[in-house]
Amino acid sequence: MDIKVEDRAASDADAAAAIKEAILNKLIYSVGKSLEAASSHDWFVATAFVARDRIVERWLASIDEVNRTGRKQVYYLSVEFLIGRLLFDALTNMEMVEPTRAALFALGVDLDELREVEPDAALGNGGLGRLAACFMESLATLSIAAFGYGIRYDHGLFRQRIKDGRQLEYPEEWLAFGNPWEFQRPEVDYEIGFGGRIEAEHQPDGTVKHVWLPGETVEAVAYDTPIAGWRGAHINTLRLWSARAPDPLRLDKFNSGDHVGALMDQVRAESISKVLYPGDTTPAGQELRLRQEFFFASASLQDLVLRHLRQHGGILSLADKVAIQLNDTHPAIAVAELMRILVDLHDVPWRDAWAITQATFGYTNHTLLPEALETWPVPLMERLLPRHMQIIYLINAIHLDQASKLADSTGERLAAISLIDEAHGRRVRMGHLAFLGSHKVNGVSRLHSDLLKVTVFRELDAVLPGRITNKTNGVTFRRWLKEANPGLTSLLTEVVGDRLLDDARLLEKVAAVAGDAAFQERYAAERRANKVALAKLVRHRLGIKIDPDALFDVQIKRIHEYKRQILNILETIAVYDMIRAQPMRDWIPRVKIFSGKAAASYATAKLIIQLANDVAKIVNADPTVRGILKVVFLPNYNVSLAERIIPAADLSEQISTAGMEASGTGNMKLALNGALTIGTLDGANVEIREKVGADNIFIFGLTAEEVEAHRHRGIDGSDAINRSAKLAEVLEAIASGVFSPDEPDRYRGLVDILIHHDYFMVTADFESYYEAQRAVFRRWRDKRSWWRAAALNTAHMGWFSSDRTIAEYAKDIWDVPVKPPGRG
Ligand code: CJB
Repeated sequence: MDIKVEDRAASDADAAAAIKEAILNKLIYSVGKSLEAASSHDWFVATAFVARDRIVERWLASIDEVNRTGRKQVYYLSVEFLIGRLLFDALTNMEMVEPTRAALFALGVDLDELREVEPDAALGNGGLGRLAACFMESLATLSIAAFGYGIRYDHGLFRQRIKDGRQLEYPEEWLAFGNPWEFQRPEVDYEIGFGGRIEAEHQPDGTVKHVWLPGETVEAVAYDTPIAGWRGAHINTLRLWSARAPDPLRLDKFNSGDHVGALMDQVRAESISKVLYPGDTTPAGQELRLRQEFFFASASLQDLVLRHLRQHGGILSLADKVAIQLNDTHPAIAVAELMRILVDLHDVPWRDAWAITQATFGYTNHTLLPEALETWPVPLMERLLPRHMQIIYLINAIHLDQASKLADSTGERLAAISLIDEAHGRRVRMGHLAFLGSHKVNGVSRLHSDLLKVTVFRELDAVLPGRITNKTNGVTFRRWLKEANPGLTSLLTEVVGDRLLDDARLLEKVAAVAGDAAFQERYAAERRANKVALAKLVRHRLGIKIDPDALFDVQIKRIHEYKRQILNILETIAVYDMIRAQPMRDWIPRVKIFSGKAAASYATAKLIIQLANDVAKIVNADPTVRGILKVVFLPNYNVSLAERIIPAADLSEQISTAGMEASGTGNMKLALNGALTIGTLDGANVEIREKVGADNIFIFGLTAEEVEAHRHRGIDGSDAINRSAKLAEVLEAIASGVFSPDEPDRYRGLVDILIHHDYFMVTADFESYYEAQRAVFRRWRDKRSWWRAAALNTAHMGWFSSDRTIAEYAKDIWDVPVKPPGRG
C-alpha cells in the first residue's frame, strides 16, 4: 500500500466516523429515538438529516454568492417535478455514499435497506415531470443560479394496483411520515386572488389605471428543498407552494354549531394543492386545474419580482437579471400575470412591459397532441381571472393588428394565430399565449421542433419566424447511471477515468474497448447481476419466476395508444402462437416486461393494461412455453422502479407512432445502460440512431411523413390485416376471447378500433415491427455482436446528458454562463 492509498483509507475512516457520530446525534436529538427503539424509517430520517446538513452549508454559501454577485437567475416553472427518492441523490452528489454506508454498517444498519424506506416524491405524471427533476440537478451541477417553482401536492401521482388484471387507483401518501428534505417557510407567503372585479381609475395624465379587486384570496406558502449539484459544487432551491385559506376557520360558524361549515373556506383553498392532476372531465375539475396553474404562477412571479426588487432596485432591469422558463403551457398564464404586475402594480407603460415580458420568458413545448395543448373557455377565464382576460384581449388585439399589416395576411391566418379559438366555443389558447409572450419557443427533439413549425405553430411561425428552436432532452447521469447502475459505472470509470460524471462525453472512450472480449465479459457480468436483482424483485412482487439469462424485453412508460403497448402485445401473442405450433424449435427465451400507469379517465389505456395482464396470465400458465416466454406487468411504475428495471433491460421498446412522441427520455436512460433500442423514427430515437449508429439499433415502421400520408388515405386497418395472416390470427384470438375466457367480448371493441379506425398505425406497422423483432433475435444469438452493440450504445449516449441540454438552454435561451463541474 503506498502512502497515498493509506492516507485515503485513513481519511475515509475519519469521514465514516464523523458521519456515524452525526447520524447518532440526529437520531437522538432530531428524531427523538434511541438506538434500540429506532425503526428503519427513523434511521432513514437521521441519515437524511446528516446529508441535508452538509447540503445546507453549501446552500447558504450558494445563495450568498448569488446575492453578492447579483448574477442572472433562472426560474423553471413547472406543475410537475417527478423527483423520486432523494437520499441517494444527496449522498451521491455530496460524495458521501461510501462513508455513510460504512457508518451505518458500524451501527448495524444497511444503507441499501434504508434506500427502500424513502417514499417516492411522485409530483409528476411522466416524462415532462421527470425532465424537470433532471434539469434541476443539472442546473445545480453547472452552477447556474436557479429556482424550480412548482406545487407541493399533498398527494402525488396515484398508486396503481392491479386487481384481476385491472388498474385500480389509490391515493399516494408521500408526506404521511413527514419529509426530511424540505424547509417550511411560513414567512414566505403570498396572496393569490381569484374572481372579483376591476376598477378603472382615471389618472391626472389622462391614462387609466386598472385595479383588480379579487373576490377571493388564497395564500401560497413556500416549502424549500435544496438540490445539490454533482460534487456539491452549487446548491439551488426547489420552492413548492402549498395553499392555505387566509383564516384557519370561521370561528363564528364554528361557535354556532356548524363545525363542518366553519372549515369550508379552508377546504376550498387547500384543494388547490391537494392532488396532482385532478380529474378534469367535469367543469369543477377544469376550474380546479386552472386555479392550480394561476396559483403557482402568481406565487412564483410575486416571489421572484420581490427578490429582484430587493437585489436590484428597479423593475425595469428584470429581463437582464431574470430568465423564466415555462415548462409546457401549464404556467402560461404567467405571461398575463407578469404584464399585470408590470403595468398595474409598477406603472410600466404597456409597450415596455411587453418587451420585458418577452425578453424574460422562454417556453418549452412537449407535445403535438392537440388534446394536450391547453385551452380555457373564455367565460371561465372571465369569471376566475377577469383582469388577466382583459390583458389577454389587449395582447391579442395588438398582435392581430400587427399581423394584419403583413403582406400575406389572410382572415384564415389571423383566426389561426389569434389567442382566442373562435371555432370551439371561444377558448383561450395557452400555447399561443406562451408563444407570444416568449422570445424563444423550443421543442424537445429535433424532429419534434421541426414538426412544431409545420403543425401546431405553423401560422405563428410564419408571422413570427425564428422564434422556434430545438433543445433535445437529456437525463442526469448521476441518477440514471451511477445511482441506478453502480456496478456498470465502476467498470466504465475504469475505462474512461473518474471524471466520467463531470463530462459525459468521456464515455466515447468506451467505444475503443467495445469489441474487446475481456471487457465484454465484464460488461455482461454487470448487466447479469442487474437482471438477477430484477428477477428477484419480480419473484417477490408477483410470484413469477423469470430466467435472468432470457432476453429482457422492456416497455416502461405511461400507457397510451400512441405509445403502442398494444403493438408489443400483438407481437407477443404472435410469437406465443408460433411456439405453441412448433414447441421443439430452438427458441430464444424472452421475458416481456411492461410497466406503466394509465390516466384514471382513459378507458382504452386501462383496457390495454388489462389485456397485457390477461395475456400474461394465459402465457405464464402454459407449460408449452415454459422457459421460453414469460409476460410480466409490474404494477405501480415510478422513478424507483425505473431505477431497478432500466439497468436490467436488454431491449428497449420505443415504438410510438412516428410523429407523436415529442422526445422520450426513457429511451435515453435505457440505451445509456446498455439496452438496444427497437423503435420507430420518432422523437429523440432519430438522434439516438445517429449517435449510436444504425447497426446498433433496430428501426422499423412508417416515418412521420409516411404516417401523415397514410392517414390521408384513410385509417382503416383491413388492408394491412389482409396482408398479414399472423396479424389476422392474433386479432381474431383476442377478439374471440382466447385471453378473456371469463368475458369473451372484453376486447372486441379494442380490436374493432384496430380494424376500422387505426389512427395509431398499429396494423400498418405490425409486419415491420415483427421483422425487427426477428432481427433482434438473430443478434441476440451472436452474443459477441450483441455485447459490442450494447457497449457502443453506452459509449455514444454521452450527448444525451441533461448537462448538455441545460448548457444549450443557458447559452441560447437564458443567456447565463455555466461552470462545468469538476474538482477545484
Ligand atoms: N410529455 O410527459 C409529458 N406530459 C405532457 O403533458 C406532454 C408531454 C412528455 O414530455 C417528455 C419531456 O419532454 C417527452 O420526452 C415526451 O415525449 C412527452 O410525451
